[in-house]
Amino acid sequence: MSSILVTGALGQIGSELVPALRARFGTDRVIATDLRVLPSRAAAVEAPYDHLDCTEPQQLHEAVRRYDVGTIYHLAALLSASAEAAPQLAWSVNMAGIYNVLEVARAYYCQVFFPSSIGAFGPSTPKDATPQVTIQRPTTIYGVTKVAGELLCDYYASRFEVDTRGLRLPGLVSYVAAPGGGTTDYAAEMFLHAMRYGRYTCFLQAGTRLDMMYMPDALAAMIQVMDAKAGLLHHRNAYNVTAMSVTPAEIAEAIRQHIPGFAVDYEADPVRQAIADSWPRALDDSEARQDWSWAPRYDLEAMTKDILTRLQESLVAARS
Ligand code: NAD
Ligand code: AKB
Repeated sequence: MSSILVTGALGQIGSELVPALRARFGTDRVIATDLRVLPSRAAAVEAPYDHLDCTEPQQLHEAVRRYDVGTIYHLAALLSASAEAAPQLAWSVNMAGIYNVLEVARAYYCQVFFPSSIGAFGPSTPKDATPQVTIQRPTTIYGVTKVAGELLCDYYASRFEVDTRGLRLPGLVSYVAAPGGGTTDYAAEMFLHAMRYGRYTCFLQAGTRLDMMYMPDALAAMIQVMDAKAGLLHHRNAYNVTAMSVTPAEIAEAIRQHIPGFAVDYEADPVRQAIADSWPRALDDSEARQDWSWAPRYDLEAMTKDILTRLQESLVAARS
């Protein structure tokens, strides 16, 4: 049976997607790869692990041949804030990455997952109930690479019959690996800081409303859309998906239900605030719900309870 290759596997998503795929398909069938060297403590993404730079086509070809790869989850990318700080590098990693992955998929008949984002929308997109098919004129380099990636995946599907699938993911909230340079990172940071220090300084304004999702729902969505019968997919690249539309103040209030003294200051970072202000407030994900039965399990309350319980457990385990 062929293997599953994950690029950018040491990041926020990969650190949890790799164990989830291994639990389902077997450890040996899931090949974790990243530009970074595997840190010794990263047990979750232990072997099989390989160093792979997705901007180097030869490395991708060799990995796909060596491990007999049939499916690629292409996670490697620069996120919105990091991309804005280094637009040329972002273009090179995000665009060369998806192009090389699609080329190798064309040659070896691989299925491809591409994670697009709410960042694929811009200020002229309807901000509420953002439709599946709508205006996409992002004003960030991250957004430009996400729209181009969506279109390139569609092109490879129709022109070369590559089985490409994708999601427009909202900000993902998790506690396993730190988020990597995004505009929505504040949400994950808020939980960690609430538990460790009882206070947090947020880099977005209190009322900035954006779509969010707890990581277990995001992992389920990624695996589900890849499993779906091709005939059901009216929009391969990429489906709107969301679980909640929330502000920093609302997340802080949900945390206060468990940690009453939690204090939050707001010191908006102009770059990340401008990015957030250019994104939708709430996506309409009804087409994903209709086509492949997408349904999130966690709302804000359920997510908050689960994260704080698990952080508390790991704190107790670390102390004993
Ligand atoms: P992350 O920044 O945490 O991880 C990205 C990984 O890619 C890092 O481990 C990095 O070392 C690796 N990488 C960078 N350059 C590389 C290269 N040239 N070759 C191979 N690996 C390289 O990102 P993430 O949060 O895990 O996101 C994964 C994907 O999902 C990205 O495409 C991102 O745009 C998308 N996405 C993420 C979110 C989110 O909230 N986390 C939301 C929407 C979309
Ligand atoms: C970011 O903020 O850049 C990501 C995303 C929503 O794509 N978390």
